[in-house]
Amino acid sequence: MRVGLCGYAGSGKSTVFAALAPGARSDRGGVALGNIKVPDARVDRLAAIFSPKRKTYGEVTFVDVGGEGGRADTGAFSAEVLQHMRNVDVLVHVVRGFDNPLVARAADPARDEALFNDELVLHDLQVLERRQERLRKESKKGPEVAINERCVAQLEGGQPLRALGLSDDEETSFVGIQLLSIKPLITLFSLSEAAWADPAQGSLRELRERGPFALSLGLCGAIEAEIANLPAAEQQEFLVGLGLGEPARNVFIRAAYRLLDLISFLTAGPDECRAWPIRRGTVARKAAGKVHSDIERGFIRAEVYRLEDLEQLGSEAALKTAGKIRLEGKEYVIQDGDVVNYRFNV
Ligand SMILES: Nc1nc2c(ncn2[C@@H]2O[C@H](COP(=O)(O)OP(=O)(O)OP(=O)(O)O)[C@@H](O)[C@H]2O)c(=O)[nH]1
Ligand SMILES: [Mg+2]
Repeated sequence: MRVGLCGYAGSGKSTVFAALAPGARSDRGGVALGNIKVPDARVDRLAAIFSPKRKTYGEVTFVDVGGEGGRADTGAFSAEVLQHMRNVDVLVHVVRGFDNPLVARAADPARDEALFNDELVLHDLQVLERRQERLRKESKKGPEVAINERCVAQLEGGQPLRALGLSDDEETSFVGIQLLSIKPLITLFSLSEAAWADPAQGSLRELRERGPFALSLGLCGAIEAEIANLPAAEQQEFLVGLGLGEPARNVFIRAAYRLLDLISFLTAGPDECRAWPIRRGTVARKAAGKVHSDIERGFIRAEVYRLEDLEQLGSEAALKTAGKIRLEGKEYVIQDGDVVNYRFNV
């Protein structure tokens, strides 16, 4: 999963990036990329039984899309920044909630949220109006024309496409078309130390639903970045001292998973115990393709069991004897936490 941190100049993107992806590197394009492991106790629990050579967690890549082109005064992102935004699965709008001496205008989260929304909407409107024109010239009829029209109407009303809640089928008519306001959005209020500590600002901090495929939450980037870059042993102490249960990174990852409706299935063996993130509702055969395309092609069946049963009985052999391993076909809908052994033939 690629998560793009975007927002206007000096809004705190790079600080939040340092908090979410400590020790990250920059790629050749000058964009900072940071991969982090998604903490998953189930992988550790499997590893306690299999003692595998390696443990592999889900991974999230954070992209700091940069801000040189994003100016709160004109509200126009550069073409380069927009391109980076098109290449992510989730947009995070980092909204400045602190006064930055380098930015002339005072912090105004509502203003920046509205500007950001308008910019995405305008971008998509231009794309879809051009498409509408082309469809008309080609005298195309059918669902893609109707969906395009519906989306244009939504955008003309100033509303983002994500709020339309298009079905997967409807969205496939946009394959290859790069839209921005359709992407899931997390609005991240980057608060000053004082605002963050102020109980009256509590509603900004907590995780809130903001309509379909949209959430908001608040954190103090400066504090979180400091915590994230402490040695692990000291982090805990620091968190407790601040009355925080866990780093904002964990809250943030859960929010992103929820927004994308991601769950994980697990694979386990002496070589590797691993979590595989998939969309909820994915069937066994399609999920197999995550592991390897050969397994999807040559799918025979999925042998599925629950981690709790394994922990109770101690081994896969014991599970088998007890009849706790289910044989599932290609249409089986994978459940969160299923441990899966694929049988396949190529
Ligand atoms: N008080 C306070 N200052 C912050 C916080 N986060 C960032 N800053 C300061 O705000 C300034 C800009 O922060 P950055 O993280 O560089 O912002 P940015 O969005 O990456 O900036 P550009 O990439 O230039 O657009 C820096 O001087 C930070 O130290 C915060 O949580 N509290
Ligand atoms: Mg920056």
